[in-house]
Amino acid sequence: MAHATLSHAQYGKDNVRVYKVHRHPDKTQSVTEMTVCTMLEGDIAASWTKADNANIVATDTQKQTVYVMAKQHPVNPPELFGAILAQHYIDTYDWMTKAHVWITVHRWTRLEVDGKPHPHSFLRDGEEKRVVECTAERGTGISIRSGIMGLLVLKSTGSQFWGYHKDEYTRLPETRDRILSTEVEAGWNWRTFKELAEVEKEQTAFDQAWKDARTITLETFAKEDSPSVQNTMYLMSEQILEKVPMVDSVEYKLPNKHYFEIGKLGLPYNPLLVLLLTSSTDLSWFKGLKNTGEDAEVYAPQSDPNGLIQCTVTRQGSAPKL
Ligand code: AZA
Repeated sequence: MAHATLSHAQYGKDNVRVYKVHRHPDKTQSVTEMTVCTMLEGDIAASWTKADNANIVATDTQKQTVYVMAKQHPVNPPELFGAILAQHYIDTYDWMTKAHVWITVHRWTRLEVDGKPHPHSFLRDGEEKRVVECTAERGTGISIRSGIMGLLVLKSTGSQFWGYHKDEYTRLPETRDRILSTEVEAGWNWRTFKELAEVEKEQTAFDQAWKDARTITLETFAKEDSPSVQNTMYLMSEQILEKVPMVDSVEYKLPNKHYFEIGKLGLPYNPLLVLLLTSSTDLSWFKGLKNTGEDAEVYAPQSDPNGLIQCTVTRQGSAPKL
């Protein structure tokens, strides 16, 4: 038998779906739906190496705890609920050193009926998610990362890409006017909270930061005549750091979802491509229709491949996260 060491282990329950209703005194109701993942770390190696489960808090127990905590505590803002849950696990099980809680919040936006907000009906207006990751670590405190995922945006002009390195492999033409579309994944890392009481004290900051980050993302995307995805995401990150003093770093991950005007690509001659071009957006084959350059109106959205641009922007003076 080879010498082996268990170098890392964690376990928990994933995809715990929870819905909570809040009934207000004025008879209106609010709802929250989320998917939770919990993971524990600590003195648990014996389960892997010696088949000894004595220190294993069953994943079912972790799941039941999610429901009980959701009943006994507010589930909003999700950062607070995640911190309550993570702290609960390390307070309750003294051999656990770290508890991770990931929360994905699904959209239920209040319906407008007859021009008024409806008291108890909601709409799933898009697949955008608000996400939170909380880790409670014994002796260190609570670290929180908040974010947005799946926010799909497109602008039909106001985006350029030129001045990039060119060599024998380059075929992409420069452009001063292109379509830009991406599915935003953004995250912001809060400075470490010493204890749960501190998270509770600062709880109004979480919703405000989410609103600010979302507005900054959407408005910068719309307003800037973007020279590149790289520059646009950097401008977004800078503004979030400026707006939210308790955030130490901001991350963006943006796919560049291409919309091709095939006539512009300068594809090499290839008989197969001739076939492809007859089904492309170069429509000259049909009675000389013009659909390239200034005349381009019909484009081919590409599923893949896509560019993928990422960055982390850290507040000066705070340690970069490793
Ligand atoms: N950044 C962009 O914004 N667009 C691109 C890139 C890039 O790095 N590469 N091709 N197109």
